[in-house]
Amino acid sequence: MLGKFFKKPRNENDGRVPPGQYLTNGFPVMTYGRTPKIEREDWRLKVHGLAQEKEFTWEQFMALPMNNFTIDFHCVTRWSKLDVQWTGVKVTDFLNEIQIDPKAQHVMAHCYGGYTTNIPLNDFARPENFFAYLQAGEPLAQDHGGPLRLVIPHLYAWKSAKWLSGLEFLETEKLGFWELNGYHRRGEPFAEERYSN
Ligand SMILES: Nc1nc2c(c(=O)[nH]1)N[C@H]1C(S)=C(S)[C@@H](COP(=O)(O)O)O[C@H]1N2
Ligand SMILES: [Mo]
Repeated sequence: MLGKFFKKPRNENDGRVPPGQYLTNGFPVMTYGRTPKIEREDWRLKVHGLAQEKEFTWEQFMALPMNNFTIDFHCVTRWSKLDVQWTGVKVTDFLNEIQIDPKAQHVMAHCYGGYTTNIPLNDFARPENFFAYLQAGEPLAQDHGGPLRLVIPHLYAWKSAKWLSGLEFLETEKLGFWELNGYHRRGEPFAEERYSN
């Protein structure tokens, strides 16, 4: 009976905000270093490492199946933004276009400007992950990673590589930029995998 009256008020965001995060309505820009400027006609995405080498031009990439996505985005500096809308290509659809060596177990995302971030292949090859070129229906702003970025909704946003330029497949894990500088190798927000031990 008491429980009925003293229940914590239900809120539509219950269960969506990871521990230690607060909500923002804005869309902060989080970039280490300078912001690269890449024209679509100069842009390339290279697949290398333990995969058959392949390079995609903008035109080739845009010919892949497109989908809309609405996801929650969690930065390790403690802001979360719910229901961010994007358009782009599912990672699982992209993986159908390339040949990965069965020994590959990790992915390193490479970016124009030199940023890198590592992702276990199991976390990368999920149906909810995507490459975004539109945000809320508009071409992805340069600050937010245009022309194309990766989005990995179930990991902290530092894994969502902006200005994506390459995907390197690896057998053993290598660490990316923030992972070498103290961030967790995986970075799952609900487990608060913020820092490496
Ligand atoms: N290339 C590149 N990608 C990056 C970063 C960066 O500095 N360089 N910052 C990461 C971090 S820490 C976050 S929180 C998100 C922020 O994306 P936003 O600037 O679109 O909000 O991008 C991630 N991807
Ligand atoms: Mo971040």
